[in-house]
Amino acid sequence: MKGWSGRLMWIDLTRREAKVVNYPAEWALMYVGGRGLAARILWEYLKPGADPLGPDNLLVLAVGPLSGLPGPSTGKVQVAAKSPLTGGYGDGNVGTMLSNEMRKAGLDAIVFSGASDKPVTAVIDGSKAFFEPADDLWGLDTWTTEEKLRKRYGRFAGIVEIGPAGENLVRFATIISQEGRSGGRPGIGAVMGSKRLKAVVIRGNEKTDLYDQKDYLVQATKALVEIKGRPGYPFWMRQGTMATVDWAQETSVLPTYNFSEGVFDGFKGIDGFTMESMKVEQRGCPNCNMNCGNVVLDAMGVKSELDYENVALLGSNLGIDHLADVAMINRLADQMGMDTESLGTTLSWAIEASQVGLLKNYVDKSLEWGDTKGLFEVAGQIAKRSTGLGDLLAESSSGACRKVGGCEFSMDVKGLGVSAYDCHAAPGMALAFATSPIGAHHKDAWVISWEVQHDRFAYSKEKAAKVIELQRIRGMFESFTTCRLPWVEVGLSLDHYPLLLYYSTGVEYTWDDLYAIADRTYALIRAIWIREKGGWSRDYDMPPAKWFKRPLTKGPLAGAHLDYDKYNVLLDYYYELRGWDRNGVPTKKTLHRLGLDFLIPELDKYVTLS
Ligand code: PTT
Ligand code: SF4
Repeated sequence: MKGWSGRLMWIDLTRREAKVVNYPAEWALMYVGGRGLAARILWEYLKPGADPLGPDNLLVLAVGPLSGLPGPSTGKVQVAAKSPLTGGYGDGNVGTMLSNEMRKAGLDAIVFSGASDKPVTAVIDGSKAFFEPADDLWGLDTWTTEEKLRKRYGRFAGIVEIGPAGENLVRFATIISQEGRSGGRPGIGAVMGSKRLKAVVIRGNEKTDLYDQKDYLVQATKALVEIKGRPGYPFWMRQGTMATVDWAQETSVLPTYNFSEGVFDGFKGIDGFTMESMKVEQRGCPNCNMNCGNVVLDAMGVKSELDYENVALLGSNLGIDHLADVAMINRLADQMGMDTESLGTTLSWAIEASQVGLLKNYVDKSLEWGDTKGLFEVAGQIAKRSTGLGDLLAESSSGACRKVGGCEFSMDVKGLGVSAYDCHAAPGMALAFATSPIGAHHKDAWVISWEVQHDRFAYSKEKAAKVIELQRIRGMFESFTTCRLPWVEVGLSLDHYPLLLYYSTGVEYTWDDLYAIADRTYALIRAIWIREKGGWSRDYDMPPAKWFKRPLTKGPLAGAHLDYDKYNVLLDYYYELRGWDRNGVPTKKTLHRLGLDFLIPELDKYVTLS
């Protein structure tokens, strides 16, 4: 094989054993890598019904045939497992040197099974692995952990780690690298914590064997040059994803007060221009010429790396209008290793829940919008589960509301907190959240920018088709395991990708082939969900109730809300276009068309396949 190594490393943490094995070449061709490969591994080897925080869960780190090579923003690694937050398939994408080092170690994936009895760091050196005691690191924040490991293993080692949130099994703990890179929103950091795996360090020294090294480099250089020449590039370099704050305000989708409104009076205090005036540093993932990690000093004078999602969900959504304050909570999330987005949706739920008296057993007085100091303290309690309130909220809004009530204003889908786009007036984006393969993440279909320009209030078949088109393209970036922002944000032509894949692997994929691979991966992931949930119904594919029941009261779209019956029609269109039945289950015909017949006998146990 070229472009892929065809090898993965199995690490049994219970026995502290590692072995490198070949995986079927067909998997590389059928799923490309990253998410697709991880999903195939989980389908094959995850024990159905495994406790996500028990030793039977599998933690997969995977790359694709473009990851870690010179080229457009390739320094990413996919992290996947059964999610302790949703109980279904979960993954995330993290920018890290691990990407380059996994390629150099000749590994397309690393699969961790079992659980160590003591805190441990897995150190992979080429095809060998050994285990360093991590008692001295356990309890440390992610920044200190990585700094210590870098001193031991060098500046260029691939390193990812968890913080106290992962150790304390916070259900939205993530895996962190390079201080401000975070991956695995559905609690993949808690899976790592449950295995007492504090960190993974990789060094490799092989050169990845490509099908045509020379033409690969020519094509990669063309793509990098094109990125820099795009008209949007200079402004991107100034604001990165932070430019979205003003746009979200203009289009009434800026999440405000737990997604009750789409506009925020204090938006100027947290927007991209404010960030520019405070910027002290610009960082990025490895192999990227679009460095979007904008760093400011927070209210305590500590560096904090900002992105739109973080700022909207910890800013307007909590009623905080000073960027330095938002940056403080954001920085704590990075140090503790927890997802800023679910932290935001959980804190905003807690404010609302406390104000209607649901948290009387946990707080003396209700939590308040805009109370940075109070919310910062609660965030720390969540990471450490150090108080009754922190312990409750470490279950996320979806878990907490099952204990104390208030699920009607928990802003989640399938348990995962909604990313930062209010959908009272955006049915297509609501559909994208509701059908995302990991729960309400925008990563798979950011249809909102198209939707606000195209018949925004329509529940049309065209809109369902657009959601699927974007899920296909964006889904493939998860499997290439490269950053999608060169395409999304500065408009790098998608034509580069089949060429890069060809020069890397020798396989001539067209975008139509890649669409089919994305569909296959979606159907496979849905099969994992069905197996884990023991069945399926369309209720799982519904957006949060608030968008239907509580209209916007402010801004130009006051009065707007989603329509329940029309949403169901939109969902029917979506299922029909995907070749899934009325309950959202892929039909036998679809499974056959996608080369997934092997799923049928297992799925037959849980659902009636049509
Ligand atoms: C991603 C999600 C996002 S998406 C953001 S901001 W965004 C939040 N960032 C967090 C953070 O930071 N710290 C923290 N403790 N938690 C955070 N949670 C949130 O995680 C990120 C970039 C961004 S910034 C985006 S849009 C793009 N996302 C990509 C993606 O999903 N796939 C892909 N192939 N390429 C992508 N490129 C961009 O990557 P998750 P990162 Mg991420 C501080 O993790 O679980 O996928 O959720 O990876 O290296 O931090 O880069 O406005
Ligand atoms: Fe990382 Fe940003 Fe570059 Fe993407 S554009 S690879 S998120 S620095």
